[in-house]
Amino acid sequence: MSGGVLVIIPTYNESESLPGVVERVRAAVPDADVLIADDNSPDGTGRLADAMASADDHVHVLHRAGKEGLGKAYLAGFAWGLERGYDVLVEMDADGSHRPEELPRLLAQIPHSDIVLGSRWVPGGSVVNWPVSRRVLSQGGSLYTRLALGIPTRDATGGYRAYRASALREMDLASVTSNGYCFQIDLLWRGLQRGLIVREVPITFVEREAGTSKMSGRIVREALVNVARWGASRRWAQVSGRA
Ligand SMILES: Nc1nc2c(ncn2[C@@H]2O[C@H](COP(=O)(O)OP(=O)(O)O)[C@@H](O)[C@H]2O)c(=O)[nH]1
Ligand SMILES: [Mg+2]
Repeated sequence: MSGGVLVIIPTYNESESLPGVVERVRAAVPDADVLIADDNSPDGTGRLADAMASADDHVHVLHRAGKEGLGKAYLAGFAWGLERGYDVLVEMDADGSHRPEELPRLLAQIPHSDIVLGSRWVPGGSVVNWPVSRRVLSQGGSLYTRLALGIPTRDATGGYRAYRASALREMDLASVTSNGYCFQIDLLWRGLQRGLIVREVPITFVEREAGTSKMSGRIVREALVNVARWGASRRWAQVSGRA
């Protein structure tokens, strides 16, 4: 299909959650297409995705050679969608944390925005079933990012988003190397630096009920280090611009 919405769902060992999420996306936004970007999951998620794709013309699968991280899977998914002329590209987790029923509310903002962020940390947003440690990490990470980069965004690390194709084309995606939460901050920062319109829409993030999180200390460190670097080069640009 040319034009329209592509919902990209990256997967690594999500066989328990994926079918329900895809079904809910198809019900919530029947005109949208779905692209599952699977990193050769050992649990057979890729085969399951193939079965869903052969039963439904709106479902597609991108098989990748091995686990390379969320960022790489999204970049491959964006390239797939941009080549095929979709107007809007959506990021959504496979574990049910991003409720497909909320997608119409995100998409409703696209006519007025370049990037729409599903946000846990604006009024009306929330998180269900998270331990205090994850909540502190997420809110602390967004606060740190806001201060380091001087941006107003409340939820800088969330992964439930809608991008206009034109916004992604402006972002020089070929130069993106960050991968975990940092990938989300990176794309947001690129958008803001280019003057794109970013809007936050409250979402209810529901912690997964099946499968396991791929979050790691390495992912957190990547974000801390890169945000510090971007913040420093922003301040350097301000200072040298004034000199
Ligand atoms: N293709 C791919 N997907 C990944 C990878 N790491 C995480 N994901 C997917 O990214 C989404 C979010 O990951 P998750 O582990 O739930 O992170 P959390 O919600 O922060 O705990 C899920 O759909 C995962 O299956 C990866 O290396 N490759
Ligand atoms: Mg998750």
